Amino acid sequence: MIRVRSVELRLVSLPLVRPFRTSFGADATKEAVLVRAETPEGGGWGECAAGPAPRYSEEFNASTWLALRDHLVPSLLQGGPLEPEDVAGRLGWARGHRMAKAALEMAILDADLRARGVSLADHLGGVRDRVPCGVSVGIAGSVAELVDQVQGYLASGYVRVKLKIEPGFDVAPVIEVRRAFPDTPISVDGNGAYALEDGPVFDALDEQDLLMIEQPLGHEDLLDHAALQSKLTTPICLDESIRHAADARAAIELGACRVINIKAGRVGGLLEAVRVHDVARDRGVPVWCGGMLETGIGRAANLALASLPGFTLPGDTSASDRYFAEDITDPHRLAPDGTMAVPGGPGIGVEPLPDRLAACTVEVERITG
Ligand code: NPQ
Ligand code: MG
Repeated sequence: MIRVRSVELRLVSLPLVRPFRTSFGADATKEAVLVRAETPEGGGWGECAAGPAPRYSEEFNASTWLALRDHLVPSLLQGGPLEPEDVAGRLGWARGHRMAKAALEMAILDADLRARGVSLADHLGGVRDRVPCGVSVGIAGSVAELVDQVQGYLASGYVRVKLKIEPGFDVAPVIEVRRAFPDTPISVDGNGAYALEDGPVFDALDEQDLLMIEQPLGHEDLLDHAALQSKLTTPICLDESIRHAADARAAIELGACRVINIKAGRVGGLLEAVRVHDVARDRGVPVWCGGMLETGIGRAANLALASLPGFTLPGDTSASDRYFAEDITDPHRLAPDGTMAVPGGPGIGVEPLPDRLAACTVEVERITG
């Protein structure tokens, strides 16, 4: 049993090595809320997946801060001792706010596993100590620039590239990257920027031997994804549309996707992420671990999740240096064979470096109930 005595919220800001552009905007810095849970046996770290604005999902840093400070943390502090497996249930009275809940659950899991000397990967059911890694490539200023960036990532060892696309930057860049790298596993991610009426775009993409087309249509439309999937040879992968294991079940049964991107933050926590994995695995649907430009803290948890047996496709579990000149933990590094180590130490297996943490911190608030 864990007694959470206090929780510290911390907003951090890290410059990105290059701006990251998707169909919903460009970011030059990564801003995230970190959660530190204190217990009599020691503490644990969590990282929230939200960004500064509600573009990828409804949540944003300021909303997660308020949800945690005024509702989620107080209800845990007042509820008495608990197991990490109870966190989601204890917070179930609060609707939504899955990224905020996931960050708090991660911190409590980390505290508990550290105290017990168990790694997160072992606790979740991981089966490998290294995972093959892909990289997500933002929308570039030109096709030549994109091909150049892809070339660089492939030279570092990444085994799959995902190209961010949007209307006006899709078929032509994909054809050029495919021409330049005929044997590379390539996927694309529309982040919901397309509609069923964009049939010609999908027909053209369908001829480029892509691993998958991620979240082409609006996040609220499973039926349109099913209609599109029935017309395509390329598997559709859902990201934003999958908020929990029940969504995964519905999407698979409707034929809305043949692959699922799992992000613990998006589905309300690492333990729900395992349930999404289980739903997909039971139905023969491959999954992979998505990314939200996490610092070394969230990146460690992603690597643990990606070590589960159903994660049969390379994830967006890129190395620290894909995003940051300096991470807040020791950097997660890509080996030349395109794999990264799953942290093996207790809990998430990494800790922020005090100097780096101090340098990146924008704001701190402690909640003691
Ligand atoms: C995706 N991520 O799979 C996301 C979405 C995303 C690695 O492609 C700042 C912080 C900007 C997180 C833009 C990747 C972001 C972000 C896009 C996440 O859809
Ligand atoms: Mg995506």
